[in-house]
Amino acid sequence: MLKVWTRRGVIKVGAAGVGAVTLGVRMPRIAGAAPPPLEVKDSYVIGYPQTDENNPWRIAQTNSVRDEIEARGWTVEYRNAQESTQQQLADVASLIAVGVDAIFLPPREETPLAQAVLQAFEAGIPVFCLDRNVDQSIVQAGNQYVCFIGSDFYQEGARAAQWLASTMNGEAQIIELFGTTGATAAIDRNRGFVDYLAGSYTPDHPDSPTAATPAPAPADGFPGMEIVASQTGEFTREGGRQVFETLYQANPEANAVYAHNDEMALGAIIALEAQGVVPGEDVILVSVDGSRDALQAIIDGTLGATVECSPFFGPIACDTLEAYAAGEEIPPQIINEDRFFDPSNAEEFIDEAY
Ligand code: GYE
Repeated sequence: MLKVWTRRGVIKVGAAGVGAVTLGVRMPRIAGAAPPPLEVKDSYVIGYPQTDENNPWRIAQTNSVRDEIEARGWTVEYRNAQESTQQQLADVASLIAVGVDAIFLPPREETPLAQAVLQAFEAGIPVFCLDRNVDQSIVQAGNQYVCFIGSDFYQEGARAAQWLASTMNGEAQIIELFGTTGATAAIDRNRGFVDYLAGSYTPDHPDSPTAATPAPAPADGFPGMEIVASQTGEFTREGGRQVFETLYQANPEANAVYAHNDEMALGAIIALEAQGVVPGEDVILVSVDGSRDALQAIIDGTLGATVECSPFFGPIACDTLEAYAAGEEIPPQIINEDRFFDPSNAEEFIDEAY
């Protein structure tokens, strides 16, 4: 039985359930390694070392996790690394020292934080990776930590590429605003997008846990869709604005933007408007997340579309922890089911956005 978060709440689906799969193939198991056990208790102390609080997605995630923990009468040991990987490493170390029962970890960067997972493993504290993952060549879900819970970033990139290729009729000069360097969300959003345009995205691609949509691109891809510049805007609005301004100056022929999150797309929209260029007409933008401001921008016509990436992790994280304590088998990857927002449905969903 897999547990899958959907917008309808927590549901249980079998192996054929939409939006969730168990991956045995890409998760080699080290003989004998198993995540530390967790006792069944009435109340747990959960370590929650957050990456930052600088965008609506993060704040929505923090609120969802904190509210759910508190609603169950458990305790949260919260830390805010303020966009510093070093600080997040120190925060995990301090949670280990405090002796929390378990850690809900959104790893800022996948390789450095794999070491933190290893330290928690050695200290006997089970870790659940939320929203981003850690480097699987160092630690593996189901071995040193319990599982990854989050979205299929590779598929998100492919869905953004599909929308853009079809909206631009296969011809575009694209500026890509990258997320945080070294973050799973940025690495796979780039790969899914690039692979889709190159024609190498397939529904059974090994980088994608689900790959149910979109349909494969034509075999030769979209040769007219060219990424002319790509740089990190650190997943922030101001970062996106500044980086876009520089890249657009150097590439004035650009007529499309792929931003790894909504905040950076909104930053690019500010930069375009400041130059008298009309976003949504002269330059077409697509991004990922589905925040309230992004849906408003779709309604206003400045943002073209956004691939949903749900930040509401509280219920699924706490349910998975309880299932783990009760001895249930936990799949190494629990994948959120995400929607797609464009002018056809932004109005309908804006009231439930964050
Ligand atoms: O898209 C972004 C945030 O890791 C999925 O991080 C997350 C991403 C999300 O800063 O807005």
